[in-house]
Amino acid sequence: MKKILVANRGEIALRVMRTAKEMGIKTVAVYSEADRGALHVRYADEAVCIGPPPSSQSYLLMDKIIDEANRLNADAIHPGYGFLSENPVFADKVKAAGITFIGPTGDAMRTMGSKIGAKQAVEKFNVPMVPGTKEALRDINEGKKIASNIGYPVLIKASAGGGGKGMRVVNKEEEFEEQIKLAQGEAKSAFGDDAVFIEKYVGSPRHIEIQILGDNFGNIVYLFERECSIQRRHQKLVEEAPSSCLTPEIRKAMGEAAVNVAKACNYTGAGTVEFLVDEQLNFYFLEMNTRLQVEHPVTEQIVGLDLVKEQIRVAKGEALGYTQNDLKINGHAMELRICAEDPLNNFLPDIGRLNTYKTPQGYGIRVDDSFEEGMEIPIHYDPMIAKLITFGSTREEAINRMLRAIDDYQITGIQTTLSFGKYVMQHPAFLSGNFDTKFIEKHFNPESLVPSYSHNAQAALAAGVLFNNNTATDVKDSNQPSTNSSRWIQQRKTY
Ligand code: MV4
Repeated sequence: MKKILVANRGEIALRVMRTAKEMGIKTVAVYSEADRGALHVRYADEAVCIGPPPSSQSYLLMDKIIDEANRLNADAIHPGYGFLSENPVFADKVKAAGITFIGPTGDAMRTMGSKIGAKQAVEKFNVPMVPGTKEALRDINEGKKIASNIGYPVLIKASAGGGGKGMRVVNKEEEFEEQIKLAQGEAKSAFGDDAVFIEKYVGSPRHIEIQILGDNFGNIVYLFERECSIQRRHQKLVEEAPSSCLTPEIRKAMGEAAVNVAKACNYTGAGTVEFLVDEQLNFYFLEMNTRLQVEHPVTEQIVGLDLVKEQIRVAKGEALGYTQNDLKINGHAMELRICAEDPLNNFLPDIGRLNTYKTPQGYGIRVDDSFEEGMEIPIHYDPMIAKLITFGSTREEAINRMLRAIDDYQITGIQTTLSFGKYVMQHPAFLSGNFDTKFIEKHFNPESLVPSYSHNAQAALAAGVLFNNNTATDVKDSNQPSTNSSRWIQQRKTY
């Protein structure tokens, strides 16, 4: 492998190119007209503009990207996350063009892309699942019978879904028919597929996912877990590894279940198996993400592996070269997603220019970003501007380092989730490790951020101005999309 085309932008494009460079592999950047001045374009050995700003006319153009790879003699394509990364048609087309796709096969993506298909595939592989159906619901009355057998509340989910779309909680039989129809309608319009299925509703779960890695010789290992329970509208904001709640026994059982999920679809490369974990630490397979994830750095920090390097080695046909026993957790890593969003104002996306942009430095800190001071945040793409990762020998050390790093991070010109991160890192529930996916709902409202600003008169004043625009209902309903932001927010993809 001599040259990789990176079919992505932003921090992940840079992240992939850095590893390629270390491995002596040349890189090709593709970019939209909005990204002419972007850092991934400057960093690559070659760069080619593939179209106008909207991703449908640039980063999602499969044939155009493959043509450019051929023209520039790239022998592999790395898709990053988002965009084409989980598109089986793209993986197949890349392969058919004689180019190495750095990721799993199209078939593995197809199996896991359907939630019903995934459940059916893993059924014989000893993977715990939430009680529920493994087939698309056909008939309302049959559905009601199933739901009452499972016991209310139940959750209706879209098979093609992701990021919580087409998901509906049903509390009692009288609501069943209406909610099924709403879920099917939502699924049809969002995914063009109205297949839904039923599961027992787990009330306040934790979201814990297992990183796995497989080669082309049937070797599959797990690289332990990431805890991703601090989310808002299915958008993760804080991730850490390892989780503060697992015992060594449960960690091993979850890791082995994740390996079985990977076996069920002959998975190769890096992938993530998502689980729900309930209060009694029962765990249930949710779905598999067939890509490198945003939060992969926390895993890299605790296992000492470069996941992009492992992806490339596997794609080149190399064997993993280590077994499960060789892998150990070393220390603790935290990640905060720094997004151009205003936590004081219902996490509304905030666009603008990075008037000041100074990243924190020093021992145990890693910043994966793709901006420099003075740059504009393009409105066309994901609002994540950086990932701030800290590493320590203990969870406490990683948290204290994160607090220091947040304080040292200087960003002006836009509002960011830095202040939210500081709030989380000081919250008793987070510090104790006793939290779940309802953390924001249970513990966060914009007033929470005032104390952390109190040393800064100007910011405190700005916060005060914003509060006057925030009604009490905005605060209480902070989990609902606000009227003026919902359109934009709902169009957003979650990774
Ligand atoms: C669930 C659940 C409770 N019970 N399934 C949300 C997105 C999709 N990947 C699965 N999700 C959930 N599935 C059952 N049977 C609760 C969620 C859920 C959730 C899961 C992980 C992280 C954050 C979440 C936020 C709301 C709901």
